Amino acid sequence: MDRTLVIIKPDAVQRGLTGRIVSRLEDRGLRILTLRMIRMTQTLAKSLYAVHEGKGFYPGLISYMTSSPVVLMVVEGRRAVDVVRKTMGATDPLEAVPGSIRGDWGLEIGRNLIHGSDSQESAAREIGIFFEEKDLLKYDREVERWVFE
Ligand code: IDP
Ligand code: MG
Repeated sequence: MDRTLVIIKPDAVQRGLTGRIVSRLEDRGLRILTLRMIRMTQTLAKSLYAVHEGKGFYPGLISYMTSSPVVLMVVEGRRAVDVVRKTMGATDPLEAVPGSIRGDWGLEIGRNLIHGSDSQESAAREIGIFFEEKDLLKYDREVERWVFE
């Protein structure tokens, strides 16, 4: 089972989409290991997006991510990184397929509603920015034998 970090971004929280986004991830069969609402600090946002430092959109991205509360989730499942990325849709909502989160609710790349780690290595690093291992709850769900063969 893989883990990945999901962030419901400020625009999605402000627009009242939190519950529907959580539902889509649950519907997909992913197991929520933790879920928490925070106001992201500059330090946290800069650490999350360190790879984008120096790019033209970086200052706007940091101010967007720190502008209003976000919801952090760690989810687990088989190929969770890819499952979440597909459920999110492409980075630019205009390119995201209808049925994906960004494809249904987004119109602009700078307001694209949700973050998901892009690899298992990124997931491990990003989860570590916000959580300790003890924050990630271990439990069984009977339904999983009906989701995974
Ligand atoms: P991702 O979120 O799909 O992994 P990345 O390329 O890692 O996409 O970019 C991180 C975030 O930076 C995007 O989700 C988006 O919020 C923002 N971003 C990326 N490219 C642009 C851009 O060209 N203009 C404005 N914001 C951008
Ligand atoms: Mg990314």
